[in-house]
Amino acid sequence: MSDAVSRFDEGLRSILTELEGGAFEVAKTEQELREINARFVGANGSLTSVLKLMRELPGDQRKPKGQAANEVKQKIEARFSARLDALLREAREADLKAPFDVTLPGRGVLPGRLHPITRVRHELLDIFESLGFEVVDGPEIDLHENCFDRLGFPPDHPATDMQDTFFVDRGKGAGDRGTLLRTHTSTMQIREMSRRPPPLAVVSAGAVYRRDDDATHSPMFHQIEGFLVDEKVTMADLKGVLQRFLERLYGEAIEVRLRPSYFPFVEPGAEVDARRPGGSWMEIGGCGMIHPVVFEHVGYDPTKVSGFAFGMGIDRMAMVKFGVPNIKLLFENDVRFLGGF
Ligand code: FA5
Repeated sequence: MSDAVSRFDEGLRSILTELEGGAFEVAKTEQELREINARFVGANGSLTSVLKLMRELPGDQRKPKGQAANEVKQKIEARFSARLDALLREAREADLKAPFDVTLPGRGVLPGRLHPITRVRHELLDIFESLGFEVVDGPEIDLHENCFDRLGFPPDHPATDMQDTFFVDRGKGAGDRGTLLRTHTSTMQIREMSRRPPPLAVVSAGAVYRRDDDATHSPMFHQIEGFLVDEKVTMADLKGVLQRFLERLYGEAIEVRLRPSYFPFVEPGAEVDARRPGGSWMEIGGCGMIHPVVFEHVGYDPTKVSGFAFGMGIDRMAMVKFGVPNIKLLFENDVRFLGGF
């Protein structure tokens, strides 16, 4: 008999002896059981080394020896899974025998709820809907044109820096000025007015993005935009709508202030500030009468129509409403904070 054959036979025999001797049955845990299994069939296991001898066997021996090795392998698998079943059964029985207090209260599933921003956003849209505005939706990635150029921002004017922009692509110049994460919801003025003739009264809410970061500024935040175009619309209409809206949102006691300001797409323009009695002013948005140049860019006749527009920070309004000191708290998703609303 060749040396390889005898080493092969001897290897299988000693594995069988170990199996019969209860090699697997001594395992007390699943981990131990797996370690024992690896001693046979792991990369350096005894069966693995025997199988490596196959190459050295004389040709006519390979088939019968291969079969013998296979039978041993099946025995290993059978012993392994029998012991694994037994261990799992024992663990389960031990669990069931352990003291068990049927009077303990059950562990309830905590119901989810809407995020405070989502709630405020629904509330805002509801109020404007009740004031006769139509609700529309728009994309968060938009053309440079819709975000800046057609709103009257001159090309490369430093005003574009007011809203430090995240570009998706910079475009190829001239007609193609690229795409970006919209920096405000005023894109919706261009989109909606280009689509249909006046009169119209529209609101749209959603996420906007800027390179901004402090206690009252977040790089991703939310705005609501509203605009109304008709004949003979005045600043008094704008003020009336804003006042009515903010009273509905915060209750009669809220104080509203319009402060002259500059935005390229309105003239005159103003900031909207709000505060609770005794509190400090929080700038919640911008507003104004839609600039004639915007009307020209969307194909409206500025000598025939007039209109107002406003854009407000939803997160800031939520901060005032719920008394939240830092805007980051709204986006950390800490349930200890979110559960308080
Ligand atoms: C604008 O975005 C103009 N589009 C608003 C507008 C619309 C003016 C229509 C005139 C007519 P402004 O950059 O000021 O304006 O932003 C509006 C509001 O968004 C701010 O008043 C503030 O409440 C909120 N806001 C701005 N930046 C942030 C930020 N980084 N984090 C949270 N809220 C912000």
